[in-house]
Amino acid sequence: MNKTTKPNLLKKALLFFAVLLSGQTYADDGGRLWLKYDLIADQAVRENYAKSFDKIVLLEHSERIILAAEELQVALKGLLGKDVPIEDFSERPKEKHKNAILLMLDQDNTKLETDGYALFCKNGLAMISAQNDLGVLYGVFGLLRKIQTEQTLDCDEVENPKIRWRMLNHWDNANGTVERGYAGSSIWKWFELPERIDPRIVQYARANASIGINAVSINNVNASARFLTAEYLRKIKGVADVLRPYGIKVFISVNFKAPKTLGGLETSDPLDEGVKNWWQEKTEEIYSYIPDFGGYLVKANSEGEPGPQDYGRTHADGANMLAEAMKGHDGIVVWRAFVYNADPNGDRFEEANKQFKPLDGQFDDKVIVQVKNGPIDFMPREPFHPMFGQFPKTQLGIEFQITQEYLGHATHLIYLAPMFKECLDSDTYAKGKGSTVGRVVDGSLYQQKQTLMAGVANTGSDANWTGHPFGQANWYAFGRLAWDHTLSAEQIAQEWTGMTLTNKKNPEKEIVDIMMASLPTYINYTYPLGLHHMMGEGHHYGPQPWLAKSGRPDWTSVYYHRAGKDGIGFDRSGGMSKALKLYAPEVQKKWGNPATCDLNYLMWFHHLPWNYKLTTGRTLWDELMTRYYLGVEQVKDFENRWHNLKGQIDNAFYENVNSRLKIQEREAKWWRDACYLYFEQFSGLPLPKGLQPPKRTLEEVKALEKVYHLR
Ligand code: GCW
Repeated sequence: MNKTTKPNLLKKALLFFAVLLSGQTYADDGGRLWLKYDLIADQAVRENYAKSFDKIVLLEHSERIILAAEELQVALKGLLGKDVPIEDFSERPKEKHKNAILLMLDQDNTKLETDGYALFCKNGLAMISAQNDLGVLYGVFGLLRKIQTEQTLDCDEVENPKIRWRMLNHWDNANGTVERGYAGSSIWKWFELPERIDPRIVQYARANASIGINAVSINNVNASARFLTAEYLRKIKGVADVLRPYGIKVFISVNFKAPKTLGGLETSDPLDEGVKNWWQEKTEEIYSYIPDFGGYLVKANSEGEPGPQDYGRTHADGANMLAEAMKGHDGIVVWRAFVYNADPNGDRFEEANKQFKPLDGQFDDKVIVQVKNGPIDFMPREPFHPMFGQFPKTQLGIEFQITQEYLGHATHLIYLAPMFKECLDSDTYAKGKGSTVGRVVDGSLYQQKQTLMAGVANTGSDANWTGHPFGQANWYAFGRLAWDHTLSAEQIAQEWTGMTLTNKKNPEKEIVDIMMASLPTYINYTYPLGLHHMMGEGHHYGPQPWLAKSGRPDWTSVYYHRAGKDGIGFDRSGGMSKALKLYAPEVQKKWGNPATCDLNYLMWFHHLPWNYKLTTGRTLWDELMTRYYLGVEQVKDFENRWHNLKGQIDNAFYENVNSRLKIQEREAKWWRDACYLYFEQFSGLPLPKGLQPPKRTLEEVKALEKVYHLR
């Protein structure tokens, strides 16, 4: 049977990558992410797959299904070293096949939902079926994942995404910089668009589709109105056209003041007729460029950004006005709940609940309110945001941060899936036991229609996309959890390691173990026992627990740790704020008592004397210091274990991580010494037995941070 397509540009590009990079003589720059498709080293495993796959059979013919078949073909060529032809049987669907991979649509399988897929594989036959062609593409990546991780092909499963919008939020600026980006400049290359589309955007789209990401907001939430000009809309259209075949919709972050600044109107008041018209016309204009435009993402009245409150209106007024402009289209409005403007003397922890609670039930069906995982701001460990479970009449989405703003940027090895999971698995008790954040977000708790999981992207122009090579695992894990938040962090780590580094048992296990231990290790040497927000001012790198003066009190460190001679911690159980009351009674009961409060959240809710006896048997001071010192030892342990992996994984990857671990060790000591020397002034206590005080002074450690502010 004839090949279905002329080799198009994309296929050529794919083949080029596969051929160029499957030759192991090139150092791997990491650019292929987890879609390496290198020859499977184990010959027996390879041959076993190879004999099952003689052809790829299309039982349905669409551009996207051809794209899926071509991805499969290139992958099999790389993984198995075998040319597997694509054959089109869409006109003869009844014919029987052997040793084939069948791609088809199936409207009769009642288990299948939109974008989901069914995968059946047995005795040399693999069948991928779905309700729509995007499901088929996802199914292809699902099958490839099994082959890439060298699993036995014996399966009969249905995979449906649990969440409708699986979105990356890029904080990319029009000038090419990326807010909180640590992997180079913006991948969009705005100045080159739309005439030149960087081929890496195709690679980016493939990577996203392979993990089920179906939406991308392309610019910073601190948004420039420039993105709404015709000039930029043409550029965005260029990106949207490349992402579309991979099932990815584009969103734009908008500046609420755009009617005034861009449209020349007198006001941007959301209830003003002129303003409403302006947004309606702008929305129509966007749809004329991008017919499947996803919608708007809005940061309003937060950290100086304009918003409806500037005109005495509410968040609901603002969001609903934009939703109205979307009527007649499929687009939605994602409105962020990261607001804390109102009361600098209150507790920032409570701000979003305070401002949004009166609006529960007022938002349009097309609005999703996007809530950060925790109440403050992407700290390494936060209790779940108290909005989850408290807004039965509002569609809530969750926002995680994949880029490591508060987690050592691109120099510290930290696998974030356990953090995402900790939040998703937290029980809000909103409708009794089992009312997890995951169930609020996937819509099952309140029968919410529009559901969303967003992640602030960690991608940039670096060859390996994410700066730290393990940053790739965080992008991967985010996508997998947005698809199915019940997957375990460990399983995802195994998949990623198998696809990216090695399927050999021992090294794979060692890498997964390091990944799984990485977040608690970071927390040990930075923010043990629920300490939070003590990082360097502005740049958010390294420790600055002494920060006492800033633009606002809730941008300092002392606001959060409240250390004094009497003890340490923010008593939110009533003493310093009543924030704990925002949670369900069951949660309040557990966290409200320092004896039963999870130690990981202790300093989030309690202010306790230095010599307070913990359940570990140690005093608070001893426990804090034990953890700071342990964190450093754990990093050293990672380094030693990493050394054992030399020769067992790609050498460029090995060396890259190896150097970064050295930085991590140096900086873990920086955190440890800073926190010991600073807090010791208040506690007046010695280090627990066996721990050596640092040789440097507090002033010397402070100087390390000061450098960041030199002009
Ligand atoms: O974490 C803070 C960051 C800001 C960011 C803000 C937000 C985009 O420091 O850089 O602004 O959160 O999420 O809006």
